[in-house]
Amino acid sequence: MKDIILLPSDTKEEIAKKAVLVRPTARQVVWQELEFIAFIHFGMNTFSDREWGDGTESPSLFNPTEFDADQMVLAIKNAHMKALILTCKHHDGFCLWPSKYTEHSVKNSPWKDGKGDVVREISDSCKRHGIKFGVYLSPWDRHDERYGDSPRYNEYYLNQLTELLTEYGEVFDLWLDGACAEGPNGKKQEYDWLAINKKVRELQPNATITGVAPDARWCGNEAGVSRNSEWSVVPISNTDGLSADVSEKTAYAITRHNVGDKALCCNEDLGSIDKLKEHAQNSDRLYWYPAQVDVSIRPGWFYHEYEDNAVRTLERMTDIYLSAVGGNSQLLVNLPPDKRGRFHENDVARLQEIGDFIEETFKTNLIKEVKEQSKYEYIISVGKNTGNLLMLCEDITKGQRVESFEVFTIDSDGKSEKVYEGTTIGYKKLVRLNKQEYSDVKIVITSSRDVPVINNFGMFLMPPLSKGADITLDKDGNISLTADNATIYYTTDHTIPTINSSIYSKDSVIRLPLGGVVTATAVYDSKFDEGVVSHKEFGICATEFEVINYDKADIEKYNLAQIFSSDVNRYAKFKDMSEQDKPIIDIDMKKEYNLTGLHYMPVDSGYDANLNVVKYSLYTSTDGENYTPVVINQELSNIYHNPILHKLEFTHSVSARYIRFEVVESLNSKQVVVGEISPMSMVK
Ligand code: FUL
Repeated sequence: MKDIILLPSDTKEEIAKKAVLVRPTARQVVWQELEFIAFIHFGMNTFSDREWGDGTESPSLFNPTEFDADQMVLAIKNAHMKALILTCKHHDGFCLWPSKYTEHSVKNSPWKDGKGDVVREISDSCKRHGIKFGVYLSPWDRHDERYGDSPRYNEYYLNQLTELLTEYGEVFDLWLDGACAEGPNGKKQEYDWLAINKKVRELQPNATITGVAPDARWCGNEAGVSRNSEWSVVPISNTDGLSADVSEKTAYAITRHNVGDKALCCNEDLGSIDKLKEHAQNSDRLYWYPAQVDVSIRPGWFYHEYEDNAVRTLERMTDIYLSAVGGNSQLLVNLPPDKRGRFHENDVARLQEIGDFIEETFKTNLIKEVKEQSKYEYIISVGKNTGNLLMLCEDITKGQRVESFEVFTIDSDGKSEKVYEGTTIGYKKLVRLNKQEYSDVKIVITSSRDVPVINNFGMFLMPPLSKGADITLDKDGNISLTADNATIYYTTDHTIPTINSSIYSKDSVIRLPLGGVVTATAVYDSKFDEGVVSHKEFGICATEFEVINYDKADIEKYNLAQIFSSDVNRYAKFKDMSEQDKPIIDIDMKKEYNLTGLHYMPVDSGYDANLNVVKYSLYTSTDGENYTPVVINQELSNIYHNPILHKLEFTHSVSARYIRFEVVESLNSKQVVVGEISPMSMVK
C-alpha cells in the first residue's frame, strides 16, 4: 500500500478521507485477532530477585528446580490467551537458549548440567498445545562487551535473532523493547533497526514486529491503562524525508522515532482529526499502527517472592481486559515463573479465574436481531435475557471510521434513555451498561470519517465479581478495613484468615506499631469459601517520625513530612535544584529499632512520576552524627515506565534510630520527587 501523506493545505474533511484509506496489513489483522496474549519474563532476574540485572550475574545462579513448560503453557491456555512471548534475553544479557555467540547462557548454568534450553522447551510445549510462540530479545545488553561498539554488537544481535528465528519453528512475533543505555565503552549503541526488521521479514515472513517496532505500538504505560479513544491510524513524523512509497524504510523510520519519542506512544490523543491537522503542517504520513497494552499480573515483570500476595485482583484484571481488548488494543499480560521454573499457585489460580470470566461472559451472544435503520443507526433486540456488556466491531480491513457513538436503552413503552456516549470503536469496543432493564438497545453513530462499517454486534452478561476489602492506615496508626455488604475476617500473623479468625467491626482496633501484615477475607452472603482475600504490608508506624536537618520553612516548602504518608498522592518535591544538588533526607524515628529492610514507594501517577529517584544510597545511625552505609547507589530499575514498590531487604538486621536517604540520581536533574519511605522492623 502506498504511504499516505498529509499536506498543510488539507482540510479536516480531506484529512478524514485520507485517514480512512489507511488499512492494516494482513499480518496486522491476524495480530489484532489474537486479542489476549501472554508475556513470560524469566531469566537471571528470577534468581537474583531483581527487575533489571546489571549483567555481572554469574550463570551459576540460573537453576530452576522444577521447570515445567507445560504447566505454564496450559495455564495460559486456560486463561484464553492465544500466544506467548518469552524473554529469551533480557537487559542483563543472559540467554535462555544455548546461543553459539556468547558464553552467557543456560549452557554455562547448573540447570540440566548445561544441557537445558528454555526456548526449546517452551516453544515445543506451545506447539503441543496450540499456542503461538513469540520472542523478546532485548536490544539493550548490560553484559556483552560488544554493546556500544555498534557494528560488532549489531552483528551479534542479528546472529542471535537468526538462531531464534530459524531453530525453533514458527515464531509469530518479535517484541522489541525500547529500554536502552550506553555500552561499556561509553559510546551510545546505534541499533540497526532496518536490518532487524529485514531479518524478521526474511526468516519469518508472517511474524509481526511489535513494541518499539513497525507492526504495533506500545500503548505508553506498563500499568494496564487504556486510552478512551484509541486510534489505529496515527501520524508518523516525516523528518527522514523518505520518499512516499518505501514501506520498509517507513517501518525503519517509525521504529527509530518511536524509541526516543514519548509523544508517539504516551499522549492521550494520538489520532483525532485535530491531532492529524497539527501534523499536516509538517506533511507527516499516516500509518496503521495499532496499540498493545502490556501489563504484568504482579507489580513487577520478574518473579519476587514478596509479591506472591500482590497478584492483581480479578476485578482489576477483568477491568484491564475489558478496557484493552474492548478498547481497540491487544492485551499482553505478563506472568513471571518463579525459581522453580513454573507459575506460582496464586498466579495460576488468577489465570483460571480470568479464563472462567471470559468463558462465562462470552459463551452466549444474547442478541436475537439487529435492525439496521441506517448505516448510522441500529436497534438491537435481545428478548428477555438482557445483558450488561455491549460489543461493537468495525471491519478494520475497511479502515477505522467511527469517531463517536451513543447508546440508548428502550423500554417496553418505547421510551428511550441515553446510557453511554463513546468515541472510537475500531477492532472491538466493549461497553459496560449500568442499566439492565430494557427491551431494546439503540446505537447511534454520531460522527464517522466515512460511512461506518460495523461488522459485528454482541450483547453479553458478565458474572458479578466480588471485591476484596480495602485496607488503609490513618495518620494516627490505626488500620481500618472496608468492603460494602461483606463480613471481613482478618489476621495480622501472615496467615490467610479462616472461619475462626477475628471478624472486623467498626469497633475493632488494629494497630501495628512495629509494622506487619494485615490479611483480610471479604465474605459475601456467608459464602466463606468464595471470599476474596486482600493483603497489605506496613512498615514501622511513622506517627512519631521527623525529618531533621532542614529548617521548618524548608520542611514545608518541600512537603518533607509527606514521605511518611502512605497516600500515593502525597510526596515530597524538591524544585529548582541546580545540577549538583542531590537531596539528602535524614529521618529521626525517635526510638531505636531493629531494622530489617526498607520499603520505598515511588510516585506513580501524573506528571510528577517523571521526576522520580533513579538511584539512592541509604545510611543508618544511632546518634544522628555518625552514619554507616547500608546500600550505596541502589538502582530503582525500570522506574520510568513501572514505578512500583521497591523492597530492600538488609542482609542482616541493623539497630538504628536515624536513617539517611540520599538521592544519587533522578529522572530530572532540576526537580525530584521522593515517595513513601517506610523502614521495616519485622522479619517475614
Ligand atoms: C520494559 C523493560 O525495561 C522491563 O524490564 C520489561 O521487560 C518491560 C516489558 O519492558 O521496557
